[in-house]
Amino acid sequence: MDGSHTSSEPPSGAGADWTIDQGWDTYSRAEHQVWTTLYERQTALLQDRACEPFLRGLEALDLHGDGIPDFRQINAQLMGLTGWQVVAVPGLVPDAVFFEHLANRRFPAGRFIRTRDQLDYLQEPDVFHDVFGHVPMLTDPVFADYMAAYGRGGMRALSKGHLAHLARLYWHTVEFGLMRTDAGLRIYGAGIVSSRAESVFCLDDPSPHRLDFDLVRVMRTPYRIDDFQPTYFVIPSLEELLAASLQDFGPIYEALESLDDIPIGEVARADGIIHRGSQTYHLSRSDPQ
Ligand code: HBI
Ligand code: FE
Repeated sequence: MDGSHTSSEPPSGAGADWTIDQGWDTYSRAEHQVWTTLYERQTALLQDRACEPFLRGLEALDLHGDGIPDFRQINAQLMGLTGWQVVAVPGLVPDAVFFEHLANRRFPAGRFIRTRDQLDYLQEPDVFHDVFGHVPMLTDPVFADYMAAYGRGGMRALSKGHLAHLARLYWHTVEFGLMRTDAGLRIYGAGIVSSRAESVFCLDDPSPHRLDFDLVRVMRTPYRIDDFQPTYFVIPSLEELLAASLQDFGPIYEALESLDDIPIGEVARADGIIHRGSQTYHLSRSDPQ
């Protein structure tokens, strides 16, 4: 999610930190119904695909299919579990604003919901992507610390001119990450769990590569914002993801200055390969990058 096209001033009605009231009472029946449709579809699909912390989080927050959740109710649970809260924002917010919220354990979530004819794809994060996709993982203490560390890292990356590298870390973990478990690969990325098609593609399709997560490798890897990922990175555990994020990124950014990007969809010599993808899906779309 590239915040660069957002203006730097909050729209009228929003606070200086870009937050707005969720206005839960003003959602229409049709809007609640869109949530219910998406919720039922995804929970059925994710039972043996999403990781345990995600599924436990859904339960703990009592996110249900009765309609768009009220952030006040979510926060009553979430604050007690990990000190996080959800705040409503009009849409994408500037990078610095986004990071400031995360560093302070506030997750900015869109209040609007996609329409019935956009069930499968939309460009800006809506309340289903943000709340169903992101918030369950924030009930996990280790992941909760990772997200706050990412927010602090974002503020540093901005000041050091390395936002692009750090944004790749977010993309390949928070949005599109997979995790190794005793039961096999499981999803924790919010961009996947909120997408019906990618929830299947990322685990079952022979096309994408599935590679061991490595911080520097991930920061060298561009991503697709408009289609399934050609490569997914697999973390061994949330603890190891958190540990990687708690290093000093200063020397890593310095090292990255002299390292080329690894073209999207390529496997590098040092990669730990869990599954070498055929890449048939992306090759057949024949849009060279
Ligand atoms: N704003 N609301 C919102 N949601 C995001 O995920 C988001 C954002 N602004 C900036 C941003 N993401 C990204 O540019 C950073 O993660 C790099
Ligand atoms: Fe997201």
